[in-house]
Amino acid sequence: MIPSHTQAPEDADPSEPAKGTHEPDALLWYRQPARAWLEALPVGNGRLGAMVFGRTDTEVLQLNEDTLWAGGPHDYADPRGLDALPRIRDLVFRQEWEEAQQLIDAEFMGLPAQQMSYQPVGSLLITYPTPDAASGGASGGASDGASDGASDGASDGASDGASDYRRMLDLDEAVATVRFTRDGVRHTREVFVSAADQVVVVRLSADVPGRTAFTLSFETPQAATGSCPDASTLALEGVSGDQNGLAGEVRFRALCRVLTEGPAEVQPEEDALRVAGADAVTLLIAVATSHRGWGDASGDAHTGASRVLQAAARLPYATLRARHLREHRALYRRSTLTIPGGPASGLPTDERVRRFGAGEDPRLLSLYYNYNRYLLISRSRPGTQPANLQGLWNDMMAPPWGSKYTLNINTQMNYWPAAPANLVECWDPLFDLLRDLAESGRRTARVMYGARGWVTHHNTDLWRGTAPVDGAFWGMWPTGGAWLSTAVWEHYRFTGDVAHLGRHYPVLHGAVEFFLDTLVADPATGHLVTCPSVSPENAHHHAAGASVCAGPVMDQQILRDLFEAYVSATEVLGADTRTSEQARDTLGRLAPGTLIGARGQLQEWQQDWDDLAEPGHRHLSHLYALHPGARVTPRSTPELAEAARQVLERRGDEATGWSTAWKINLWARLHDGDRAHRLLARLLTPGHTAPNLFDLHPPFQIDGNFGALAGITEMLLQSHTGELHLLPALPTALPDGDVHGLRARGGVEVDLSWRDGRLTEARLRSLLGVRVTLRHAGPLAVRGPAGDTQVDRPEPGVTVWRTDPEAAYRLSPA
Ligand code: FUC
Repeated sequence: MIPSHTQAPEDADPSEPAKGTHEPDALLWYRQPARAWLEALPVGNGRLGAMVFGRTDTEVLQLNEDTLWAGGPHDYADPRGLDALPRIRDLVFRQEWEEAQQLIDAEFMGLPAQQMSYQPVGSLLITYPTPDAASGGASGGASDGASDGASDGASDGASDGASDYRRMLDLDEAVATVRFTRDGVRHTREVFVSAADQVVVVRLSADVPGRTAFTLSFETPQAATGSCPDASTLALEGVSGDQNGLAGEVRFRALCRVLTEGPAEVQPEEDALRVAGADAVTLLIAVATSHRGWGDASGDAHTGASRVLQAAARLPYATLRARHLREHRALYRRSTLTIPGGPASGLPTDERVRRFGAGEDPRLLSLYYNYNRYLLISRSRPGTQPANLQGLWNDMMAPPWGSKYTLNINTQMNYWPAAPANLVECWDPLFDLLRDLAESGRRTARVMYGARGWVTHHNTDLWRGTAPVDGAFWGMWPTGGAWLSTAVWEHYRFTGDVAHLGRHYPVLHGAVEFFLDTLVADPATGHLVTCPSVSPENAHHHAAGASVCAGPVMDQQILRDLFEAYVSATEVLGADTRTSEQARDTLGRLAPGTLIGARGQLQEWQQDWDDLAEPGHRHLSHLYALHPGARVTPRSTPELAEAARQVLERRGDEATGWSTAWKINLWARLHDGDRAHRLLARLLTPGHTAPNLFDLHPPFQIDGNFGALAGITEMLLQSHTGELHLLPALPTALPDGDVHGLRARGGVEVDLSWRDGRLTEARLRSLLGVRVTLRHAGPLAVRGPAGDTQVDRPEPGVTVWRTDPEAAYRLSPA
C-alpha cells in the first residue's frame, strides 16, 4: 500500500476543531427553509444521499440510492454495425458526412439508442402537528409553510408560528442542522449520512421534554407501496421505472426506524407513523436495492435493508455521530484553503453568492473549495458508484441527460480534483467503472467493430452501456473509454501505487488493443486515424450539421496519452511486450494531435475547418493537450500554447458551468491567474451557482463544482510536467492566502502561504521519497529533517533535490 501521512491519526480527537473549520470557510447557512430543490442541502455517504429542505411544517428529506436506475441489465450492441462500418468509413473519407451520419443513425446505434436514467427513491416527510392542533393557535414568526413535495418552488407564506430560524450545513462535520422556536419550544434537527453505518440519521430534539411530535410518511414518484412492517418502522418498497422499452428491474426497499426517548407514543397507521410526547427521536433510514452489478439486478433488497437497519439500531445516537465524524474527517481534514474575508463574508450563503462578483467576499472561495471537496467525499467513496451528472442527488424520474455518465468531458471532469485535492480514495469508483466497461465494452468492440479489446462511446449508465447512443452527431465517438483509461496512469503518477497499476493494467491493455485493431489509414495522408468519430458535439460544418469525421485532433491527443501510458505501465510492471511494441510502432504513425491553423489557432480537426464551426462552442476538446493532458505547455511548446490561447480567446467566456470550469483549468495551465479568476468569478454568480452552491449548467450538473475545484488547485500548484510548480497562476485578486494539503504527482503533499502575491513559505511532505524538481519565481532555501538541505539549482527558479521517504521539508525564499 502507499504510505500516507494524510490519514487522520486514529487517536485524534474528532471533536476538536481543525484549521479551516471555522464558520465562513466551513458552514453553509440560511435564514429561511428551502423553497426549491436547489436551496436544499445535500448530505451523502457515497451510496446514499439526501437533500434536506429544513422546513418547519413538513420537513422533506429527498432520498437517493446510487444503484436505483431505470431499466435493467442490457446489452446495447447492434450486430448490424459490423456490416455498416466499411460503408460508413468510405462515406466519411469521401466527405459525404450527412450520408455517413444517416447510415450511422440507421445501423450503427445502440439498441435502444438511449440509455437509462438515474432515479430517486422518494422522500421522507416529517409532518409537524399544525399550530392549532399542537397549542391552540400560535401565530406570527418565520415560517415556510411548504408541505407539497420535494421538487417544487413551493410557497413560503403560511404561518406555522416558527421563529428564530436557522438552517446550516457544517462541512467539517457533514451534518445538516435546522433550528427554530415554536410555542416557546426550541427545536433542533440534525441530519447526516453515515459511511460507517450506511444509514441516514435524523435526530429531532427540543429543549422542553415531551414536546417532540410529528407524523412520518414516504412519498415517491416510483411504482412503490408504503407500509408499517412493525410498530416502530415505516417501509417503502418498489421497483425502478421502465424506459425506452426496457422494464425497470431494480427493486428497492427503504426503511425508517423510529427510536424515541422519554415516555413517547408511537402509533402506526396504514402507511404512516405518528409520534407524540417524545423528549427526542432518532430516525434511521436504510435503503437497499437489488442491484448486484452491471449484469445482475436479482439481489435481495428486502433483507439487505433490514440487516443494515438492525445493525445501526444497536448503536446510540452519540456513537453513530462519533463514528460518522471520524470517517468523514479522515478525508475532509486533509486539505484547507484560507483566503482572508471581506465585508460580506459573515452573511448567509445565498447572500454571499450574490455579492462575490463585487469583490466583497474573496473568502467565499475557501468555502467553495471546502464544499466541493465535501461533495466529492459525500458522493464518491470506495465501493460506491462514481459521481454521475448530478453526483448523487436527483429528484427526477427523467432528469436532464438521464443524470448518466457523459464520457466526452463530464465524468472525467468529476474526477480531475480527486488527487490534487488529496482525496485519492474518492477516485476509486472511477476505476471500478473502468473495470466494468472493459468487460461490457468487449462485446461492443467485437460485435460492432470486429475488434479485440473494449470500447465505450460518449455515454454510459448503470448497465455499462458502451454502444453509440443519442444519434451520430453526439454519439459516434469511440474514444470515451480511452480517455477514462488514462486515469490508470495518472493514479500511478500521483501515488506510486504499483499494485493499483497492476490491477488496472488489463483496462489499459484492452483499450489499446481496440485501437490497434480499428485505427485506419487516412487515404489522403496515410496517417492512422479514428474513423468514424467526432470532435465531441461540435460540427465541423456547422451549417450542414456535420460532426462525423476522421481523426479529430482530440482523439489523436488522447490516443497518444493512452498508448504512452500503456507503454510506460508495461515497463513498470514488466508485462506484455509484444502489444507494447505494436503500441510504440503505432504511436509513430498516428495523425497529428496538434496542428496550427490559418488564424494561429490550435486546430480542432485534421483540416482547418474551424471557421466553419460554431465560434463559441462549449466543448474545448482539442485543448485536451493543454489540460487535462500535458503535451502543450507554455515552456515546452510556446507556439502551441499561444495557439491554444487563440482558441480560448475565440471561444470567449460565455459558457455552460462545466465549460467555464474547464476554462479555469486551461487558463491556469497558461499561467494566467487573472483570466482563471475572472472565470471563477463568473461561475460564482447566481446564474451559475445555486443557493446551495450546486453548479448550474444550467440545469444543475456537478461537473462544474468538481471542475472548479480542480481549477483552484491548478492555480496554486501544478505537477503535470514532472516539476512541482508553486503558485503558477496566482490571481492578483487573491494576494494573501494559505493552502494546506494539496497533492502533487510523485506523492508529495504541499502547503503554501503567500502574502502580497509572493510565496512566503512552503512545506512539502514526501510520501515516496522522490527526486523533487521545484519551480518558483526566485530561489528557495530548503530545510529538511537534518537541517539545511543540499540542493541543485540547474537554472534560475528551479530547485532540485532527492527527498527521503516520509520526510518533511520547509521552504522559504532564499
Ligand atoms: C455533454 C455537454 C452538454 C451536457 C451533457 C450532459 O453532452 O455537451 O453540455 O453537459 O453532456
